[in-house]
Amino acid sequence: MFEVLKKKLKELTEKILGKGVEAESRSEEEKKAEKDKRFFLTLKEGIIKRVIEKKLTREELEAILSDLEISLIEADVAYEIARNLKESLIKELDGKEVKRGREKEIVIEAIRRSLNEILDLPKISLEDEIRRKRPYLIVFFGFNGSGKTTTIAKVANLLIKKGFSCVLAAGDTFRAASIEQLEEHAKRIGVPIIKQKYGADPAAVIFDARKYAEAKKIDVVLADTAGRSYTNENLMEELKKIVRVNKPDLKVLVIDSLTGNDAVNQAKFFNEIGVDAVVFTKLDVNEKGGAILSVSYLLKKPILFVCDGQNYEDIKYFDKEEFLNNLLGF
Ligand SMILES: Nc1nc2c(ncn2[C@@H]2O[C@H](COP(=O)(O)OP(=O)(O)O)[C@@H](O)[C@H]2O)c(=O)[nH]1
Ligand SMILES: [Mg+2]
Repeated sequence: MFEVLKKKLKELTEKILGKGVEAESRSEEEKKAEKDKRFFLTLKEGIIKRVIEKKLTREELEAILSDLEISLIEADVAYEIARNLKESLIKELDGKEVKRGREKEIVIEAIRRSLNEILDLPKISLEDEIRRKRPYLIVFFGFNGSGKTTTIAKVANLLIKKGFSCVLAAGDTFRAASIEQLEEHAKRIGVPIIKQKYGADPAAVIFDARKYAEAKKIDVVLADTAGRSYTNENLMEELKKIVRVNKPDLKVLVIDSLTGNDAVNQAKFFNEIGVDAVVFTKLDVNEKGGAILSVSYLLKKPILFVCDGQNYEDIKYFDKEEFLNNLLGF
């Protein structure tokens, strides 16, 4: 009985061991085969990868991004900004591994992402601001002919429609017919205007307008100023005085979107006084409005409004997506 059991056990052990040896040797072979397979697969993957993937080179990027640079400049983006953008994209993408045939797509994605970042600006709600502090004083400044007076009329008209009361301050006491121009708007919109004679101190005119608003419980004072240019040293001083005396709640820089290269200089120049928000005008003339990109890149200030025409209704909130689509043409 015991012997039978022992024999069975031996048979069993041999069987197992035998199998075990067999299994062992097969697995060795298998292991080798597996290894070879893996090696060839890796090789194949490597080749496939090399065929379908590639590294973006600086030359290639230069070519694609030079096209971008040119189209940005054509859209009135300042040269300096277009070049900076190109350089930083080259730095970001140089040596990046991409699927063949997708090079352009990858670069375009990067362009869109970086433009989106530039336009990721702080937001401002004029209505909330006004509700927080009344009378709320807004001073508009900018270069000659940028559209300050027209924009003031548009903003006043918009605010009246939203139920706020407004008074205009004829702070441009310098340019011929500027007071009459603002008066005409005030009459048409149906808002009061505070003015003095030409040559008067604009800081005093704006001060009077604020006193008037306080007395009459008017919500908003919209102050016009004379257009500046680099040579107007005294006008610049005058603007500083306006700010010092009246401490505006909002200093708005008005920029003609056709400005091109000079937008950068204007933004730097006026930023000496401190810009709180920007308005871009004349987008109806050049809907690409590259100045928006240049100035936003430099100042990182909220865009209060964009204007696109000569009528009071031609004022709207900035739409980043729409702007980028227009600028890039895709
Ligand atoms: N097409 C167009 N013209 C505008 C716009 N804004 C202002 N203007 C015109 O630009 C010129 C100068 O505007 P104005 O308000 O007097 O500029 P200011 O010197 O800065 O006060 C005027 O003829 C305006 O009618 C705009 O958004 N589109
Ligand atoms: Mg004016």
